[in-house]
Amino acid sequence: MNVVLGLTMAAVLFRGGVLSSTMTAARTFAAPSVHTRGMHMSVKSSNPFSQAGRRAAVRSSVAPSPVQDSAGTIVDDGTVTLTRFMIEEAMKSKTPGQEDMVRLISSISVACKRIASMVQTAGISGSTGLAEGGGSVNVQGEEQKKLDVISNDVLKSALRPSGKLGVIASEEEDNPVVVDELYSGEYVATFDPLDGSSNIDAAISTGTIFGVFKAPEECLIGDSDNLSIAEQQCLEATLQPGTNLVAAGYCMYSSSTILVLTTGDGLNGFTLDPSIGEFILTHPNIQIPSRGKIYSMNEANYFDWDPKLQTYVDNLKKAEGQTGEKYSSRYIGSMVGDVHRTLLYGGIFAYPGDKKNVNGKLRLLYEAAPMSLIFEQAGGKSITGPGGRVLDLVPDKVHQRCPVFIGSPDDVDEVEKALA
Ligand code: FDP
Repeated sequence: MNVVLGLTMAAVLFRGGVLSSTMTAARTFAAPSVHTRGMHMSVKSSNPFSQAGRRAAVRSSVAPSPVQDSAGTIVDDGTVTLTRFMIEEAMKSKTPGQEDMVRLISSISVACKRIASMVQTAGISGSTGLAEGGGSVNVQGEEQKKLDVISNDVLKSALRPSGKLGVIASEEEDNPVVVDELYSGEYVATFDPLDGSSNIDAAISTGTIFGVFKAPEECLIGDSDNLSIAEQQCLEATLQPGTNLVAAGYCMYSSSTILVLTTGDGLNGFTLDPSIGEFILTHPNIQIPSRGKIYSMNEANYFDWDPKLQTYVDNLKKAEGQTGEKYSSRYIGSMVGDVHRTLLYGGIFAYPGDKKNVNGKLRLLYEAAPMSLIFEQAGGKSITGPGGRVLDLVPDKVHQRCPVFIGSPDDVDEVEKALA
């Protein structure tokens, strides 16, 4: 289930007294340091997860550094919440409009918390299963789950209180549509509210994916079915290449709820602490291993693939690829879960084009492009095929699909060479 939202963020965030006192605190207290434990990289293991997984885990471990005053009282426990992180980043940033970005990400994180809660209790609350008891189909011919529809509504309502939200495009609509008073101004956001929802009834991980673009220029759209050319142009603000993304991220609903975010200056991961209802920085400055030992693709499509891709995968299985090592296969069939594992452990995730679907399955604007920015920010790569960087692809329609090969730089280079 996918949605595109257009919104304007007013630059008012830093005017409140509470925030200015937080800013003072951020200046006064030392930033929490990142602690890493020793690694034993010389230990060889046949377990594909061992070294790469450990490497990612070491990079990810964060222990807060409490700050005490002269009397020994803890004045800052060192925990970095998402809000604190965003405010501190906005203060450091020289890019105008970062205050608005704080507000936008904050709204998205609230939606993620709500969706996480609903996903966790879906089996109890009766929200599993198909929307409208079945037969509810989106514009792409996919049957909607109840939680697809609910997640879409949650995102809308989380963003609406600002009074800025007004344009929505979803899988049920061919194009973005006006659903409310619309001020499509500074930012345009694209969403897949519940990616991987075909897994939801089996309690398998799902996620929300989002990307944020700058709108080309301020525009106001009325609440009418007959849009003027200027209004249509506002809606088309979503049709930008991934190189224009100013932020991207995903929330993963799994054994824990994790929000991975980039605003164009590195990649950071936050884990929801359910006891306080806050996302806490747990994965600072994520870097993907340069090479992994896992490939992740739907091999049921093998016989429809390009023979070069078949040979590449055959080689990984036979330990005849560039590394000479045998790869493992892991495929959840839920992009956020598969991509999150790839980000931490390294390797490659792909949804290639095939004989039946030349552009594969994944949607450019709210799946491929945001994930590509995320991976590039972590030192990874993402291509559609030889010479085709996903982020360079200019969409010509909202629900456009594209082939994706995404992962560790050495693995993506290898598949690119194999397909050339
Ligand atoms: P879903 O249909 O369950 O929403 O693009 C959506 C997606 O899941 C991705 O999350 C996932 O990677 C892919 O489809 C799985 O497709 P296949 O079932 O064809 O492997």
